[in-house]
Amino acid sequence: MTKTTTSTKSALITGITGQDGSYLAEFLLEKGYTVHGIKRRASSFNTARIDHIYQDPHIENARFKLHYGDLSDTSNLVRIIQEAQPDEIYNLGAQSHVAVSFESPEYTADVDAVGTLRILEAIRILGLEKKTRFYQASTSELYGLVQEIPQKESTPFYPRSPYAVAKLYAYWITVNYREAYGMYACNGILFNHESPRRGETFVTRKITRGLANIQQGLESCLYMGNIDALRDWGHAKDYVRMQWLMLQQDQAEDFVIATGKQYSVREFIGWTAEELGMQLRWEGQGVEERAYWVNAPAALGRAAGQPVVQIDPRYFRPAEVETLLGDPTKAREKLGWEPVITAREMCAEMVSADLAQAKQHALLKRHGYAVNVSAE
Ligand code: NDP
Ligand code: GDR
Repeated sequence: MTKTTTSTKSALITGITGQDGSYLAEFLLEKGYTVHGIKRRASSFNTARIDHIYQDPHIENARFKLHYGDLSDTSNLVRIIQEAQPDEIYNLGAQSHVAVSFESPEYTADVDAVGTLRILEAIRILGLEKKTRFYQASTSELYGLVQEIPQKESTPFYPRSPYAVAKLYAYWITVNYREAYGMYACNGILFNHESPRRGETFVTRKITRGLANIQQGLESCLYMGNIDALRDWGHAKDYVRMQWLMLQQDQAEDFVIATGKQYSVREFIGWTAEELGMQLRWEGQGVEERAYWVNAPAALGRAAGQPVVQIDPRYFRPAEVETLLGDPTKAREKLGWEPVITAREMCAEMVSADLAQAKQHALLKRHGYAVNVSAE
């Protein structure tokens, strides 16, 4: 049963500068919350996704407050939580890239696993166990080498990356603090969700941005890893609604959030090309597989026989998660949640945003400005 929120509530979001953090902040502000967010100190601005909701702290009754902080810094987290006294904490901050976690496994463990513990402990140290509800951004990556299709709340975990192993710790420490200390703490086991705000190096955005750039003559080829991987892709806007719903129940419980539909990376490439009016012809197999742009305009001056998509084994992962498909029945039955936006509609929205940006960059380039379009 969903309770209605009041405008006096406050929330703290870690990872507010990320994809989900930005949508969740918008959502909570609309509901009347005071929203606190933790942003990391960086040498250049990293707030592009939340600049449109920024409020000058000098304004009386500002409801959007940013704090410098880091999930690796215990005393900082304690101080921010003490200051904010939040009714709800959404722990979305993480080193969230699976491939990068193989490069930086220790950092990933510190932030994604121990970082979660640091927040839970801060709640306890400050005596906020009864006041502050806690949401943990768990992940379908926990299922890794899948033991059951589709995956639901009771499916056994088998993580396949340092990221997933760190998130496994975070999952269980959240359950443990709920059971040990009676805290309202829960896990949303979210399957992949995307949007025009998705980080540029995740596969969907890499594809929509890469092909849009190619169509505008800014790049020549999109280099991909395992395009046979299967994912259950939803839209981030639908998923942040569910994150909030999970904290409005009488009892804390864990939920799988997914669409129940699965597509391959190759299909996503095909949708993107269709949206851009690019006809692709695929040839070859395995690492030799390539796609050619059949109706490329001559004006782009592409070299004859230049593939538009090519496989680069550099993007293969040391251990891959080949297939993920979620069963969101519990979320539908208990919370009345259903995703609204389909994967195909989401792809169209992402292409439209990336094409608009590519056109701007192409214009700048024609006028002699340097533009950086790389996405490693
Ligand atoms: P993003 O990568 O877009 O955002 C991650 C956020 O975490 C950013 O705000 C980032 O800050 C912040 N962050 C990174 N390291 C630290 C740190 N050391 N201390 C504090 N903050 C840090 O992720 P998403 O928005 O896509 O995902 C949100 C959460 O949900 C993550 O925990 C992710 O693992 C999880 N998840 C995501 C899914 C998805 O498909 N999107 C599916 C399942 C789970 P900065 O901007 O400075 O880099
Ligand atoms: P994932 O998302 O690893 O599922 O983690 P990502 O989009 O990175 O990869 C999805 C699948 O596509 C394959 N792939 C490629 N991936 C990337 N990034 N780049 C490529 O060039 C490429 N080619 C093929 C991958 O191998 C993989 O199989 C995301 C993150 O948001 C996590 O934080 C979150 O927990 C999970 O989703 C659910």
